[in-house]
Amino acid sequence: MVKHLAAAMLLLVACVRPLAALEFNQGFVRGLPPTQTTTAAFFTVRNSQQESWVLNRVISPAASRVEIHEHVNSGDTLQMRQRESLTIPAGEEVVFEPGGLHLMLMGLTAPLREGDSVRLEFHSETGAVAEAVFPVISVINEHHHHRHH
Ligand SMILES: [Cu+2]
Repeated sequence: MVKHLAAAMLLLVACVRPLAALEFNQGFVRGLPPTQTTTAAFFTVRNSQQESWVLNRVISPAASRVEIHEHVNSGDTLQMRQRESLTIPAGEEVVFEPGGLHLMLMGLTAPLREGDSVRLEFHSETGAVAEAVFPVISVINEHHHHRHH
């Protein structure tokens, strides 16, 4: 009985305080010209839990679809590949950055401008949800992030 209660309380904590599970830093969404309907989000995410966090779905009111992408070298070209899931190991940090892992926001519901913010919901395979709000940073202010391959 006590065991069941403990499990129920854990579940409650997970539902009420999803932000405690994952910690997001340096997040931003790339602001592009209004003609663009696809953009990307970059951030670092830390899993401060004792268990790994398997991210398998991201949704946002700003886009009709959000995909987890990574860049892979195939021959001498750099290609984007979609990932079905991404494991954030216990106590570790995963970096989403230009040229590496990123979130692809597709079918933007409205143009994103500098000063806007984008809310993202991160769903784990166990049903946990973490939320993050990232500012939109226009490409004009972003030139120092660019990498050349
Ligand atoms: Cu991509």
